[in-house]
Amino acid sequence: MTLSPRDRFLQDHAFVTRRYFLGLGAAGIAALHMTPLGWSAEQSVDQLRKAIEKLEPWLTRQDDFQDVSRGNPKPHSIDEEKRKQVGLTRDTWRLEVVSDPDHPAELKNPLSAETGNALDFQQLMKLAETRSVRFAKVMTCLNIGCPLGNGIWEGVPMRDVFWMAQPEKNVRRVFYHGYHNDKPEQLFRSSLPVGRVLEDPFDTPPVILCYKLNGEFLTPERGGPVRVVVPEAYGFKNIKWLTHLFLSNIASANDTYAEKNNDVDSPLKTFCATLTVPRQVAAGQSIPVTGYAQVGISGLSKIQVWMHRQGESLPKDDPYYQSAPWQDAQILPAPPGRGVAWGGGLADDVIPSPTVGFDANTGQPKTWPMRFTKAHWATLLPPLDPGSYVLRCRSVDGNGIAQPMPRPFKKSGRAFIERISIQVKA
Ligand SMILES: Nc1nc2c(c(=O)[nH]1)N[C@H]1C(S)=C(S)[C@@H](COP(=O)(O)O)O[C@H]1N2
Ligand SMILES: [Mo]
Repeated sequence: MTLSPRDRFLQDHAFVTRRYFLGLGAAGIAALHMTPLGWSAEQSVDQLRKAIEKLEPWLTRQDDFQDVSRGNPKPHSIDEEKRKQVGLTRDTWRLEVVSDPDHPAELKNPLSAETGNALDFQQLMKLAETRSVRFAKVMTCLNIGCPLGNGIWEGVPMRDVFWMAQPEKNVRRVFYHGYHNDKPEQLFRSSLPVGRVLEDPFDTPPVILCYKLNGEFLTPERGGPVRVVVPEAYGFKNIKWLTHLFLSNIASANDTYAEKNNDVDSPLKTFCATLTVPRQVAAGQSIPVTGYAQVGISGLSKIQVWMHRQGESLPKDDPYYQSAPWQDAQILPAPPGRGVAWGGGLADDVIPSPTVGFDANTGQPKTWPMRFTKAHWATLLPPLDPGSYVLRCRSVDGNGIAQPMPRPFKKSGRAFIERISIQVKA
């Protein structure tokens, strides 16, 4: 069989592009072939391939995470000498695990500075020898919406340290805070129902006392020596510079974030946004678009895009545009299948074994996309007539529910539908 130049071009391309075009299906390929003369489909494909190759890596390097830290000074900015004094280095760190004086729980063996038995880093590493857990998680601020970074977090389950305090009864919640310059007004606190600390629902990894990110000890900026990491939660539950766990008989959440009208029980939402979109294109040119998705508690089944021509009417009584003519985009395969590295500064670019959700032998993810992490997507939109357009994208979760549903409220985590304007020139 002889191939047309266009088909040969497609076949010759990197694995990434082949995977992408397989994903497009017959309709997508047909659209490409309808490209009018004067614009080459090869050029569009090539642009899309370049955009996919330039996508951010799946994992974020520790230093490339965006930082959301409170405190004056911010605890990660104080100098090494002072950090030693206040227990923010690995050899000076201590964790107290005590009863909440206001809602006492009964503990037989509180770990406290007073009695000299607070947990130190060496003890944590001893526990880590048999108890350490690793999992991938995207860190996202409930209010900012845009993920701060995606990483492989390693730690010891919080429950292992919880049980060292020998709680007997009256424990309904665990709350925790970190170093805050010893100033009560700078305290930033989070909390969990005790059941979440003790048990992991629906294949969710445990809540951990985390000391490594992407295989390296946590930097001061990321919350080192130890921070809490809650796999399914927004950033504010992931307390940095951890110093205290309180076992409490309080009946409801007492997170600092609750005081700011936030929905503190909200798990990560599924949503998507674009990464690269040409803002001006020529008529008759197909339009390469890439983006990311955050995969929330209900997973991710589809990414969809919709080009709305300005001046044309919007769907009526339909605030989330559910009746708009959305088109499927392609969710990209896991990085090795995409011919690119995992990123994040992983040693030898290998996912360390074992990591929850990855096959211990092959290092490949068992499912894709993975819950509580990022995924990437791409699409090649068909050529358009000259005019002004608005591109929107949305995710559809594993229950078939499209963004921003089923939880559209802003204070449970931002997930609004992004809009990008595009000019198509004659
Ligand atoms: N001790 C402490 N922990 C904290 C915060 C803080 O201000 N102080 N900010 C929280 C919030 S609101 C977010 S979104 C995440 C951000 O994590 P990152 O800075 O590692 O990206 O840290 C959380 N942990
Ligand atoms: Mo946040």
